[in-house]
Amino acid sequence: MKNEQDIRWSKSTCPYCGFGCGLMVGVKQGRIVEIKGMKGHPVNDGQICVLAANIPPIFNAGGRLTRSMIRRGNEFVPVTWKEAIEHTANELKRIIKKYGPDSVAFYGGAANLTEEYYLMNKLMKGLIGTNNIECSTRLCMAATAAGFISTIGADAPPSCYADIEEADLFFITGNNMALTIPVMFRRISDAKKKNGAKVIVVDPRRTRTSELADLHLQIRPGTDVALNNSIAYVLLKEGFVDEEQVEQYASGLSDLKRLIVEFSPSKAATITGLQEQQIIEAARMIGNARAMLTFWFQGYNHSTQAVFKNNTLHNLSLLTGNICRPGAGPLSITGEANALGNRWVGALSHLLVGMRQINNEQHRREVAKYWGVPEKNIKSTPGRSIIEIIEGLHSGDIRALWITTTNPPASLPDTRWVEEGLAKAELLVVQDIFHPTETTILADVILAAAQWCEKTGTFISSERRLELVEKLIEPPGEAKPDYEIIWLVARAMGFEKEFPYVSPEEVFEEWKGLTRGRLCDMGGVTYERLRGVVGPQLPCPSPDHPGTGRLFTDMHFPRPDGRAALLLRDYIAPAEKPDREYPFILITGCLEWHFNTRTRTARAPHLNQQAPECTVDINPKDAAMFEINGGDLIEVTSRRGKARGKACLTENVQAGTVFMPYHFGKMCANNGSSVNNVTNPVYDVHSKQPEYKFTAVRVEKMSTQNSLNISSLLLEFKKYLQG
Ligand SMILES: Nc1nc2c(c(=O)[nH]1)N[C@H]1C(S)=C(S)[C@@H](COP(=O)(O)OP(=O)(O)OC[C@H]3O[C@@H](n4cnc5c(=O)[nH]c(N)nc54)[C@H](O)[C@@H]3O)O[C@H]1N2
Ligand SMILES: Nc1nc2c(c(=O)[nH]1)N[C@H]1C(S)=C(S)[C@@H](COP(=O)(O)OP(=O)(O)OC[C@H]3O[C@@H](n4cnc5c(=O)[nH]c(N)nc54)[C@H](O)[C@@H]3O)O[C@H]1N2
Ligand code: SF4
Ligand SMILES: [Mo]
Repeated sequence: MKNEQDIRWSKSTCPYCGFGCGLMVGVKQGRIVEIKGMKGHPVNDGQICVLAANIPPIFNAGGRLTRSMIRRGNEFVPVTWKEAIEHTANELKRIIKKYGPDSVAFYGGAANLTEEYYLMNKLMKGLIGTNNIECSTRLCMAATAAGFISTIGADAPPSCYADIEEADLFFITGNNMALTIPVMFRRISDAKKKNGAKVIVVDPRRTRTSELADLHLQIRPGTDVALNNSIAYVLLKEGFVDEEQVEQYASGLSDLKRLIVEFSPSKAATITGLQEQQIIEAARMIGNARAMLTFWFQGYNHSTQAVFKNNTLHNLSLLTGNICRPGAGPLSITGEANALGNRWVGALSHLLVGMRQINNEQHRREVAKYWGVPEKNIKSTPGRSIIEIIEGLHSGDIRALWITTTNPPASLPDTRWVEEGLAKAELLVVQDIFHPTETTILADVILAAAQWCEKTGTFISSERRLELVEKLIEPPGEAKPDYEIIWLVARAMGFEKEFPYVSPEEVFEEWKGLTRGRLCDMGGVTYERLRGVVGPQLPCPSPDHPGTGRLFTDMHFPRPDGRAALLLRDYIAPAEKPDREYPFILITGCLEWHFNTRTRTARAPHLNQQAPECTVDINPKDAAMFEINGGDLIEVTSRRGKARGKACLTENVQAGTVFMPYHFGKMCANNGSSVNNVTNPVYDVHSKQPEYKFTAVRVEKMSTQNSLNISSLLLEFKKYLQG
């Protein structure tokens, strides 16, 4: 029994999705015992979802890394921090000396603290002299960022959550927020109930989110650009667009009108599989709305047309004046906790600290000056994207890779290719909180990291809200915060002067200086101001500034002519075509019960019981054709490999498509699904995001013989996981 009186409650921010719910964390005798939503927090007002509620057991589960280790032959040998840091630094120096700075790369997770990415940027881009630094946001939000930059001139989400209660139409596309951002979905459901707002959902599947829809457009996977263009066609044709007014704040209207004639509803109906009337109805709902909010997510970004989907969606907001006013605009929602922090601090290989770009000379000069490094240190060409880093490992151009807070053999497409690449590295350093993971087992050096609540730093959520997450308990054993590990390695490489820090607060103060006068201005914020209370939305330039709810309310956008851009984008089909050998389209995505590669949620008993193993959703008609019954173990094969899961017969997927969650990698104790064995490493050329949502596959019932072999093999991992 928990004795409430002994529990000390502290404010924090959720470590899972980028919605950024305010949490109250209950600590008793140095342990996290309970998590509640923070009442009065403007994001969630006391609400939380099942993921956050089930955090406490994760802190006491097996498999936690408490010491760093170095691989000797086939064994991992525990070492002191001194040995681990010196070995890592010496190996990095050796490799840089022999092969040059571009032979090393860093890859981190979007849940890393902003301070951690700041340090890594300084080390890699400023001192080592390579732009090969990447973030899992490449798999998640790179297309949203590129979409905003091309449409409004900056990766600056203009809307905020307070718009939810002001809108009368929600256009929810390519996302299943009922499961993935449940607290936001509740706010939307409540707003619908209270204000009679209408909901359009675009998703090839029937989902818990589409149940809320007044209009569900169950399109063919990958065809959103055709749909969006056709909606624009109807809006223009039926007089819903005030052209004179649009010209004031957006360029490109006449060009758009020219292309859009190609996208009549009858033509779009053929591409999308919808009925003409449904497209017209959607357009009329948008045209008649007083205030429309749009939400899009991985059904958009996990596509070879990722940025084009973003652009054509933003066209609809611009054409109807649904932008930068209460209740209206594109409301960017984000996967991971430090949704914007990592992008704004420059965690991708083409970005530079403080919403700057590598290929901008002025930006490089500003940052080099601030860091006190020669201008030539910061290279003028973008580094490699994560897929290109893996290519580099295969070709031998990349020799060392340092990974923190992400699990690439489970999350990148084409697992075997990824594992083979990682295995070729001369030095693979992996910093995680657990071992084994799909990544740590391949490492040369494993560094034991402290996790959320065991270290202090900042997150920036989807609505630009800056929050402090504080250390509330001690990390186990010798585990250290990622920022400390980074500055120790940097010092051991000879950069003592540049990395003199003793606290993350000093790092924050330094990074803050590079945000001055920019859209991410944090000039008015200190750790002291953030401690224990709700953080402000950025920009927040001065101590008395309350923060900024909506951006660009004067309809002036940071583009050369001050106007946003209506962009002509043609429809291109997904990269892989189903054929006789691979007749199904595989869609991959999230379940309610697990987060990403499941290293944490598999350790929360309640969550794991709900979804202990991988499933394959298949339409009953297709199942009958292949003599598959519910609960059968089935194998899903693509041109790259095989994955497996238990058949779940459901009308939620259309005939010809199957759905699998991506949470279950090799380490899944039940059937080791590894859906990314089959996915395609092809990516959108504008954002370099992989096409996770469209793979041509075939499905077969597995023989019992096979399934037994797999279970016994994975018992090994299970032993490991139980610690
Ligand atoms: N429970 C839970 N919540 C999470 C996560 C988690 O792992 N578990 N992960 C977090 C992270 S990092 C992220 S990025 C988000 C992801 O959150 P979401 O994007 O909401 O989730 P997904 O399941 O990836 O995909 C969303 C929907 O896109 C649809 N879709 C597929 N192809 C298309 C298409 O061509 N067009 C359209 N319009 N739709 C399509 C799919 O059917 C699916 O329902 O969730 C975050 N929240
Ligand atoms: N097929 C398919 N694949 C996908 C997707 C899909 O929809 N389909 N979605 C993609 C998306 S949107 C995303 S965001 C990615 C996510 O992919 P990943 O980033 O690989 O997934 P996570 O499970 O979040 O990885 C976090 C890792 O960091 C560790 N960790 C947690 N906290 C800390 C910490 O404080 N410090 C350190 N050092 N380590 C920590 C965890 O144990 C875990 O190993 O997956 C992508 N992959
Ligand atoms: S909705 Fe997102 S931020 Fe809120 S509690 Fe759930 S996972 Fe955390
Ligand atoms: Mo994500």
